[in-house]
Amino acid sequence: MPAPASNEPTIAAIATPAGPGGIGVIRISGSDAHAILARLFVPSRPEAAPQSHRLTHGWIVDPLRHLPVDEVLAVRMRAPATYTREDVAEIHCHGSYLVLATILDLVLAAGAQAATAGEFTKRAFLNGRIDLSRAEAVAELLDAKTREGMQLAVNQLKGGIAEQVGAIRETLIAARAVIEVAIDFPEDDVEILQPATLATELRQGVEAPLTRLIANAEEGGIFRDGISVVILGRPNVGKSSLLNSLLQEERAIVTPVPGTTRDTIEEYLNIKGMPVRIIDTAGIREHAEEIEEIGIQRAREKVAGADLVLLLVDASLTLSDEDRRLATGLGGRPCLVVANKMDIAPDRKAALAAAAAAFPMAPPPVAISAKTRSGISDLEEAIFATVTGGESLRDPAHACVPNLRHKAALSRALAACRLVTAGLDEGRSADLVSVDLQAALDYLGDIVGETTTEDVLDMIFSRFCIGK
Ligand SMILES: Nc1nc2c(ncn2[C@@H]2O[C@H](COP(=O)(O)OP(=O)(O)OP(=O)(O)O)[C@@H](O)[C@H]2O)c(=O)[nH]1
Ligand SMILES: [Mg+2]
Repeated sequence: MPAPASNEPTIAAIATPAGPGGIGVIRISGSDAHAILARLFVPSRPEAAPQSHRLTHGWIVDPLRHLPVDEVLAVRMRAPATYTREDVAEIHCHGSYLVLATILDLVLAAGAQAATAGEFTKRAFLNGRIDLSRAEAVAELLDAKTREGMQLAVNQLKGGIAEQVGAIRETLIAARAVIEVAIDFPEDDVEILQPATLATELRQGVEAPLTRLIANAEEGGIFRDGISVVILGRPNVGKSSLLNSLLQEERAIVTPVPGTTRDTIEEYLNIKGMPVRIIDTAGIREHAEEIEEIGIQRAREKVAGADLVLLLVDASLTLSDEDRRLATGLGGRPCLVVANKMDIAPDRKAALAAAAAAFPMAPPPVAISAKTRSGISDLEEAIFATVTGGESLRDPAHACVPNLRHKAALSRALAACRLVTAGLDEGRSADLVSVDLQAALDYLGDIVGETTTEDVLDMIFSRFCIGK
C-alpha cells in the first residue's frame, strides 16, 4: 500500500541518545524516505526487491566523495504499518555521535528535513494511528522515573483513558440523538425526552465515571508527575547530609563549616513509587556574603515551586530566632519539621519539644540523624503520608490516571453534563439542553485530540525529545 498522500516533507532525526553506545539509530519518515535511503545505502549483497520490515546489512556511503561512512543495518518499512503511518526508513549504525551526525547530514543533504521535537509521534497522531492520549503516553513513558509512573504510562498507551472516555461519549451521543428528535418534534418533546430517565442515564453513564476519573487523577497523578521537596534550614544543620542520606550516596559536599552549600542541588529519589525531586539549598542566615546571599535567594525561589518543604533544625543546639524565621515566606506550603543530629542531642525529648514549639503550624517533628541514617525511613514515610494522604497507587497494572490536561477537560465535561441534567430536572427545552450536551462532548473530544487546537498540539509535542 502506498504512503498516505501527503504534502508533508520527509523528516529525519537521530533517534537514540547522544553519547557513545552500542548502536545508534537514524529514523527517516515520509514519502521520500525509501528513496533517500537508496541514495546512501549500499547493501552488501545485491537485493532483488527490498522487503518491507526486514533488516539488510550494508554500508552507508557518502555519495559525493564515494567514501564509506559506517557499516550498518538498514530497514525499510512501508506505510501504513509504521510508527508514523508514513514510509519509514531506519539506519542502525555504530552508536558514535560523530557517525550519527555524519549520516544525518548525508540524509538531510539527500532531501530530508530535520525533525522537530516529537514530530514523528505528531505524525502518528495526525495520520490517525494513535489518539492524543496515547501520543502523550509515549512522552510520559520516556519521562517515567519509577516503575509505577512507567506502568501508568503503559496503561495509557494501551488506551485505558481513550477507552473509558470513549464509553462516556457514547452515552452522551445516545442522549444527543434523543434530544435532537425532541427538537425536531417540539410538541411531543416531553414524551420523547422522558427527562427523568435521560437525566438518570447521564448521571450514571457520564457524571459517575467522570467523577471517578477525576478522583483517580488527584490520587494517582503524583505517581506519574512526582513532587518537589525542598530542604530548608540554617547553615550547618545538616541539609546536605540529609540529601546524601536520602540518596544513599555522597552527592553534596558536607563540611563542618557553615555556608558550605552555595547553590541549589537537585536529585531524584523514589519514595514508595513516587518520584521525588529533592532540593538541597544554601543555609539561610542573615549577613551572608555575596555568593551565599545569591544562594539564599535561590533557596527562597525554590520554596515557591515546592510541594513540600522540610524545615531542618539542629537538635544538638538550642533553637534560635533564625530557625523560627524559616517558617516565614512559606506561603502556606505544606511543611515537615525535621530535627537532625539526634545522635548528639543532649536531651532528645527536650529537643523535640522545642522544635514542635518553634513551628506550631506544622505536624509533630520527625527525629533523624543524617549521619547514622536513623529515622530516615520514618522521614520517607512522613513525606509520603503528607503528600498522598497515605494512599499507595491502587492496582497499578490497571490504574487509569488522567494527566493534568485530561483532568481539566474531564472537569469541564462534568460541569457541562451537570448543566444538562439540571436542565432536564427543571424541564428546560430540548434545544437549550442540547448546547451543554454538545459542550460536554467537545471537552471529552479534546482528550483524544478530536477537537484540540493547533497551539495545544504544538505545546504537547514540544515536550518530546527530538527523534521521537
Ligand atoms: N553528629 C551529627 N553530625 C551531623 C549530622 N548531620 C550533619 N552533621 C554534621 O554537620 C556538619 C554540617 O553538615 P552539612 O550537611 O554540611 O550541613 P548543611 O546544612 O548542608 O550546611 P550548609 O551547606 O553550610 O548550609 C558536618 O560536619 C556534618 O558531618 C548528624 O545527624 N549527626
Ligand atoms: Mg550544605
